[in-house]
This record gives sequence, C-alpha cells and structure tokens, in this order.
Amino acid sequence: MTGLEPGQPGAERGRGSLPSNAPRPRLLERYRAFLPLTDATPIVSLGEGATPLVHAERLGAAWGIPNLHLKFEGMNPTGSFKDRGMVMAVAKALEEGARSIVCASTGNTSASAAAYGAAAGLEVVVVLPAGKIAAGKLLQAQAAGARVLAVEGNFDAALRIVRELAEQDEHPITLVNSVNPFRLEGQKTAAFEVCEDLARAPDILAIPVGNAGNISAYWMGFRAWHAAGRIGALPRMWGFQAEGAAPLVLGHPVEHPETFATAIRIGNPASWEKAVAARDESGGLIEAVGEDEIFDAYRDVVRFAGIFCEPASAASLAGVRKLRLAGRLDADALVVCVLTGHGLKDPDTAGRLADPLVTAAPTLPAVMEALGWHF
Ligand code: AN7
Repeated sequence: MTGLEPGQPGAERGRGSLPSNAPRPRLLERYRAFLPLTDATPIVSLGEGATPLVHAERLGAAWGIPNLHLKFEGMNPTGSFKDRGMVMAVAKALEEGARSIVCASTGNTSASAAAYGAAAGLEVVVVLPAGKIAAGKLLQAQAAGARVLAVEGNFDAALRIVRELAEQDEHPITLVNSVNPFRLEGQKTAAFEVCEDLARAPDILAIPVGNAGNISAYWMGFRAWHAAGRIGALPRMWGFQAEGAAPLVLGHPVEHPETFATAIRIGNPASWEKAVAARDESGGLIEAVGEDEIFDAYRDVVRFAGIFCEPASAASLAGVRKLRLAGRLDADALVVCVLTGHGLKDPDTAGRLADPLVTAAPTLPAVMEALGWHF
C-alpha cells in the first residue's frame, strides 16, 4: 500500500475522510446503492458529478435572496448535467452488448452521447434540429466523431425520428434520450449531492424545463434520499420554461416552440406526466419566463456571481428572481438554482454580453488613456 492509512498524519486531508491521494469514487460507484447497477455493469466514467454548489452571496444580496445557492452542472466533463444520465445509459448499453447509440438533441445530450460513446468505442448517431444548436455543442459532437444529422424540423421532430430508428431491426441501436429510464436514474444523483452539501434539502429547487427529464430526475432523487432517511423534508420543485416554449405552463404541446435559449426550445416534452407529478407532489410550480428575463439573469449571474452558464440554465434564476419580486418567495428561503450547462457552449449569445474590444499600444500612457485614467 502506498496510500495514507486512516490514522496516519495527513490522512484527514482532502475530501472527507478519504486519504488525500486516493482516487475520488466515480459517480456510479459513489451512489451504487441507489442505482440499478448489477455486477455485470461496467463502471465507466469521464469524471462526471461532484459539481460545485456555490453560495451566491453577492447576487443573492442584490436580488433579496441571501440564501441563494447555484448547483453548477456546467462543471461536468462535457459541460452539462447530461453526463450524469449518459454515464448510466452508456454503462447499461454496454452491459446489454450494444454497439451503437442514438439520440435527438437540442445540443447537450448529443455532446454527452458523443463523448461517452467515444470513450466506450460505440457508434454514435445524433439527430439535431437544423440551425438551432449552439456552436460549441455541435462542435463537441463532431469533434468526438459522432455521426451528426441535422433535420429540417425542431427537437420534437428529431425525437420522433430517433424513437423510430431505435425500433427498426436493420441496424440495432440503443436510444439514449431521457425516455431511456437509465438517464433519469443517473441524473437523480445531482439531488443527492445538493442534500449532502447542504446537510439538508433546500426549501426550493429551481430548474429549467425543456424535455422535462431533469426536473423528474431531481424529484426522484430527493424522494429516494428522503426514503433512505438522509433528509427530513423534501423541497418544492420550481420549474421554468421559456415563454415561447412553455407547453407545461399552457397545458398543451406547442407546435412551433421559439426561444433564444435553444437548449429548452421544446414543444412536446417526453417526461410531461413525471414533471407534472414532481410539481404537484412537491407543492411546487412550473411557470414561464420571458426572453429578457432569461437574458438578464444570464448576464447577472456571471457579473455578480462569476458563474458563466448557458442561456437555458438562467431560466431557473430568472424564475426565482421573478417570484421574489412578485412577493411569492420568502427572503429567508434556502434556494438552489440548477445551472444546467456551461456558458462556453454558446459563444454567439455570449457575444451579446461583450463590448467591442478596446486596443491600445503596449505602453503605460496608452493603456491608462484607453482605461480613461488620464496619465
Ligand atoms: C442546458 O440536449 O433536451 O428538461 O437534447 O441542455 O431535462 O430536457 C437539453 C435540455 C436545461 C432541459 N438546460 O432539461 C438536449 C436537451 C440545458 C439543457 C435543459 C437542457 P430537460
């Protein structure tokens, strides 16, 4: 043994009581007791999970929500929460002998499938709505060698097609969208982490809603943690959709969903009933936020909290801010907003946060002058 033994000086450094030089447990191992793993399930990992929960003190103070916390899922290996579900879905696909996986995607699922598929040596096929994928996400899928097809239609059309692809017999292929139950099983681990970091459940768990898998997965996770006696109370689930893509708020599918937050540009969510159950069982809500509200939250969270998330992620923050302003959120509530994806995914929208670049000669007077500090 080269590692530090418990009781040796220094053994308590690092994460918890782990020896400081021990490998961190992989997500599937860490929550094995709560996941549908068998002895035959390969433990694949790209280092997903264990993402930061950040107390956003300055942003929370500005918004009158001092106990505002951000679960930054952009810190996963491909930059979104999808990795938690994909690691589980790919592990099960491998266990079942699959050679190919397929998904429809607004971008992040395809980036994740491409990465985990590449690491596992699987063929990866992704079907995307043409022209509506943030540049970084498309490049991630292409860089990892996925077969990328863009269809003239939206995400809902793409999902219909991949469901059909997964059912034909010519070329067996495993569907890894969140209609694959292993996806939500993996994604529920984020709720475990939130509870572990807070040593309780939050009062409010706020989350963007697109295909409605993640809100369903968090609720599964909180209930499982509660049933295991690890938390005494459950949170209220607050889901937020973009106004132009808000089927769960309207109560019917939206044929032509529109929002600049392309990740949640979805008109007919696959996990509709599960999301409604999460809302109702938790005493929560699913409401809509406007484009400007999403953009303002997207800007403020990086300017006041230093966390750069993608536009869709900011829907959770926009919703919480809106309800606080409306007097529907107590100032002392412990709130966790899930920031589902990284800001670097969408450089085109990020460009709207940037002023034209100022240039200067490499001299002190020129730089002082350019800063307006008059030499
Ligand atoms: C950053 O990648 O649907 O309600 O195909 O990428 O579980 O769908 C992405 C969804 C929120 C919504 N935030 O989650 C896909 C896809 C980000 C996302 C959502 C997505 P769900």
